[in-house]
Amino acid sequence: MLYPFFYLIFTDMAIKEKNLSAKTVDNKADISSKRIAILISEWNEEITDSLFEGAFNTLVQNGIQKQNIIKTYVPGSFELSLGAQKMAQKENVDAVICLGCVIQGETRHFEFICQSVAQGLKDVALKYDKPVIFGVLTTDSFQQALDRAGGKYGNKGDEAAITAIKMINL
Ligand code: DLZ
Repeated sequence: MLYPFFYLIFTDMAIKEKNLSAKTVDNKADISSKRIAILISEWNEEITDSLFEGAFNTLVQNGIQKQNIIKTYVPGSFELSLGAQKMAQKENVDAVICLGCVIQGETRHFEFICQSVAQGLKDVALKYDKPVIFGVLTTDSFQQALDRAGGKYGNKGDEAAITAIKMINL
């Protein structure tokens, strides 16, 4: 059957076209005084540390001061929601970037974590009226995660940073 074959090709193309890595923000509002918290999940830290590196460098390249980036670890992606809440409620934090990597295993743990984090981060963003960025990779394999953490599909940490700046400027 050809359907799955074409689906994979077009999905791949869509991912490449949507890759915001290495892009800068067009709207050059002064964001030098903005403070951004970055939360990093310790699970799959080889991946999440690369996501952090991408996010950090992209923020700095786009005008955020290094000393205005607050780096904090949480144990796993499930803990990103509470971590984001603690950061978002601080008056001097303008956006929270949440970085994690959940890899599909043999049990349904994956679904519960992914759904919980997506809902949790959305709830925090709306409650505190601040950008809370979902920089969580949800992949079938470690290789797929590597491909998106500085590999052939760029670095989703870069995208998370660009998204945070765009939302601050909104
Ligand atoms: C338990 C667990 C599992 C199985 N897999 C992942 C994962 O792939 N990525 C991730 O970020 N965290 C995982 N965790 C840990 C949970 O996020 C959480 O830290 C624990 O369930 C404790 O609340």
